Amino acid sequence: MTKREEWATRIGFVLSAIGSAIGLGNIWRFPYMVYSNGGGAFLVPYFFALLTAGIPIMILEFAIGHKYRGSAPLTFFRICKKWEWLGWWQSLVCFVIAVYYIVVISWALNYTIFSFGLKWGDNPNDFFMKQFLNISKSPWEFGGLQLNILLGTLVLWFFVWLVLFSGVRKGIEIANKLFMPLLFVMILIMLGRSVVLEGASSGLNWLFKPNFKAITNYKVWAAAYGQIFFSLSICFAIMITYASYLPAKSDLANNGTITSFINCGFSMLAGIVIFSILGYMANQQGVSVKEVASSGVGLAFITLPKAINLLPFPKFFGFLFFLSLVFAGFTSMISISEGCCSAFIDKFGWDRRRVVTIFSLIGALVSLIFVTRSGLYILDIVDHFVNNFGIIFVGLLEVILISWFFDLESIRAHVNEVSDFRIGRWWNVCLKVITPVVLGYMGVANFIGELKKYYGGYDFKSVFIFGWFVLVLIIVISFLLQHSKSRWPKLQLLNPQTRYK
Ligand code: ALA
Repeated sequence: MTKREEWATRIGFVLSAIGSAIGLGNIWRFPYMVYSNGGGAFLVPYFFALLTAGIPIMILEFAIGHKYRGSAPLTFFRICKKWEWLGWWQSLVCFVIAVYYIVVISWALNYTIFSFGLKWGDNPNDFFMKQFLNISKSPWEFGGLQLNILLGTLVLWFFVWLVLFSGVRKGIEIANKLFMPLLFVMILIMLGRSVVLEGASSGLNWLFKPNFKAITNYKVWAAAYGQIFFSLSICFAIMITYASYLPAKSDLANNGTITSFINCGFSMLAGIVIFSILGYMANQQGVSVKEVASSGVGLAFITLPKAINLLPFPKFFGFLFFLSLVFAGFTSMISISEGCCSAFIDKFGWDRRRVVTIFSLIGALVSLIFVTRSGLYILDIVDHFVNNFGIIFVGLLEVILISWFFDLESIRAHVNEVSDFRIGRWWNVCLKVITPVVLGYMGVANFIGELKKYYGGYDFKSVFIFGWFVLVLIIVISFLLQHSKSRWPKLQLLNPQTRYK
């Protein structure tokens, strides 16, 4: 029996978990989520979600991954044989996210190169939409592949393959040890430069000033929970998988809390950088912050280049910003892919290299749909449905099943046995009561709202196929996989003497 791979060092594991958490979600998604959900008002549900759901679930997933030592399907199978599908649902969500996530990293890679000559010119909106994406009129007008984006996507798939092929220690751990410190240095340089810009404070005011009207809107709450789950990489297989490679004597509570706080701290830093620049831009143009920014995906690729044009040393700043997007995205992309690959490695006993190669080839093929001229529309719909329904509902099921139909106390005992600090009963309350009630209410309200009005003004066919149908497919395939023949590895009991080197 081959031994399950393990992280070499504690810092290697923590950096990999943080590397997974910090991603496009923090730099690209967080600012436009704040922006389109009432500015500072969004931060109230965001921190509520972090404290009552994010951190408790992070510790829960570290604990079950560590205790049952498996990918998501294997972990749930070991908890209760009938729950294997829950793990597959999560691993398949990883696949769906991976195929569009990599395309956004490819945009960032292209923009890193464009920044040498500020190629986006005086009209970054036209450049992004017309020249770069060459966007068609509707989701169904695919109209061929965009060469630059295609090249970037293929190069990135190659590197993802290379890292995963090299394994946990030699691939994932080394990549994170390399990229994460660089990313922190880059964000600190950007922070130092942006907060002293003239007008920065008006942008920051806008970011942090709560608009209490928005807080009563369930959509803002759903967006905040969706953002926390996506950003912390919880409820979609990743943290369970990463924790399954921990040696016996590993702290869980502390690592889980550190990872969550560093991730959200990073989002705040990225928010401060971006809104300071927007404040500066508003100041230069004599308009309000609300008027300078475009919401949605355009914030990073349209508004920011516009603002970068106005900065002193724009090329350097542009290069730093887009390269940091690439680094942050790449380390997350590795974890998203591992969340899917590890499931197949465990279930069918296939060799890692074989699984990773097939995964990368199929993934590259499917991601081509997002490289077409209508890629942005499809990406927008898939991202919305996978986050607001795929992840939220599987998260809801995960907390309800484990905390009501399984022995949650035994998991808390496991955490307390190995961790630096003990977690109290508040943890049970968060998982058993607060999170299911809030998520349940929100999930249902969101579901009904979605049925009443098609997302983003798209037509029925687009929302149905790229949204609902993808979700149904994930769930159906999960059950099929649960019922297919397995070759699960035996549970290797953890030797309490094993520590990091
Ligand atoms: N946690 C990753 C991100 O925020 C997926 O981008």
